[in-house]
Amino acid sequence: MDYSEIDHISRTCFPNNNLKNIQYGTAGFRMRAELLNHVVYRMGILSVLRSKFLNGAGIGLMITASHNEEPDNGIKIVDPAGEMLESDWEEIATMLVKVQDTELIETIKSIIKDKNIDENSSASVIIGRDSRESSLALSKAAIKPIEILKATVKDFGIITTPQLHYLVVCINSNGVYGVPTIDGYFDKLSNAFIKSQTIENKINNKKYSYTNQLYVDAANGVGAFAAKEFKKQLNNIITINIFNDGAGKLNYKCGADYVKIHQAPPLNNPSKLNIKCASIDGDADRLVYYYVDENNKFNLLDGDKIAILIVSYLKELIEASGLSINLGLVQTAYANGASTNYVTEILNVPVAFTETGVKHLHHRAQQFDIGVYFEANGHGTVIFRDEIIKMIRNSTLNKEISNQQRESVLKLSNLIDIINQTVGDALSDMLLVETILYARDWDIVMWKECYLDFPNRQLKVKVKDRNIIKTTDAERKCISPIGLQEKIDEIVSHYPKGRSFVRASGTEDIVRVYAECQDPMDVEKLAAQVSLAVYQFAGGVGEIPIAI
Ligand code: NG1
Ligand code: ZN
Repeated sequence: MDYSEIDHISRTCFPNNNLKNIQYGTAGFRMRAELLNHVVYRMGILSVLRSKFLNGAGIGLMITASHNEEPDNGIKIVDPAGEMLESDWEEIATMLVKVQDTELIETIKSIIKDKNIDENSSASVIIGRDSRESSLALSKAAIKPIEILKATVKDFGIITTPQLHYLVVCINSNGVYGVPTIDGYFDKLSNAFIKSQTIENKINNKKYSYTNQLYVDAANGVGAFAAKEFKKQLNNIITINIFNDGAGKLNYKCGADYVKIHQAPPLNNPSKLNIKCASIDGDADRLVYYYVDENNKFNLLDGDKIAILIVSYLKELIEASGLSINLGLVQTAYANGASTNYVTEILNVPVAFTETGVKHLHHRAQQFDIGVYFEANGHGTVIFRDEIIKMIRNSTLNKEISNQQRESVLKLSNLIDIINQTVGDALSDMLLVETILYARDWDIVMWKECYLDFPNRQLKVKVKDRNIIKTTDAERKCISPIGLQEKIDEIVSHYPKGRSFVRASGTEDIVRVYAECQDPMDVEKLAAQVSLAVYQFAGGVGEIPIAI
């Protein structure tokens, strides 16, 4: 491997800027774009090492800062099966971006030695970037060392994060998962969606009715490109009206994160009442739905509502198919308590909890035959075990089963193709939601009324060092600083159906506070009291607390 060139370019073009507290977090590295040059250069190197470590398997690199504001950017590594980078390599990533320029080559050599990497193995990296102005230069900086190290680079340019995950999986499965091109991605999802219109028998429930009109807030991000392509391909079936389509400022008062946190419509929202709207985030891996009703009230259908719609439909199909399939849902502590109650008590489907971050949810979901996982913020998907996919596909050919069973397995089989199993994908999830609403002939109000969310609120608290906050029990209990959990318990005990927890963010230098309770009038107070406790126990700085 040509270390002298790597060293020379590192020192002359991408010197370490010695950032304190830099860490490979929930979504890789994320910060102001101008600080990222040496980080992306070194991640280019690391992706080659990771690929060689895995005998030449394709590794993904995505340049994006998702829902963050335009001046930010970020980079994350995607493992060959489309999963997030393995945890012990996250530590290596942090170490590699921290070492001094003079130690870079020695560090690379020690990683090779420690991990027993065959330097002569081939290596391949698949790279994509979002639509930020800074993304092109950063992707070039990441590609530079990959070329010096003579690894193969497949640069797909401006794509959504889930498209990158799809491409990584397709390339590593030699096309078994799908055709490894962007056209292949659109064709796979669009064809399955078109097919769903013929195999789902829309039931007329007389009271509500499905409408194929959908307004999509694309956060002025890369998702706008993808949404426009689906609009073109699916024009005869669904009318997708895109706004915040790239002309405005990225993620500015729009997008899934804004809508979820502020519980308010985005900028440029159509003024019509009771119409079905969806918001995706800046890199199109999160989706929420919403509508404004006749009383001008904003109604949010977030990741929990999407998960419940999917779980209930899958359960119905599995039961009708007669197949023995174990279905489960994975949530985090941010899931609204009412959604968890609905799934466990009404649907009788097991719910597992993990820490925040899709890699945790994804791994837990793999333990079910069919695992649905969603973060409340709208990031999630469904994963099917390979044997279960085979079983479903085989059943569609089985002549012995009843018509009702065949219908259900055909539907299940087609749903598998609509879903981007490799990671949460806002547009694939949107097609899935539309398929289910169509099959049930539901409008958005009917969906919303499945269960009523408990009023909830999220706040951010700035503290000296957020790492003082340590949690256990899927982040639902705080074990450090001492006394904080007892204080939270005491505060919560005054609120009927109250629940609150705190954790350090993995993507921002703050502590997040979540609160929910029965009475909407109380929830702000509960969140503020817990925030104050965090401020007092964990060394708060600045104003107390910051409402977001
Ligand atoms: P942090 O900042 O660690 O809370 C946020 C989201 C995660 C995940 C990551 C990556 C919340 C509460 N947290 O993480 O779910 O999406 O960003 O984008 O929404
Ligand atoms: Zn995102």
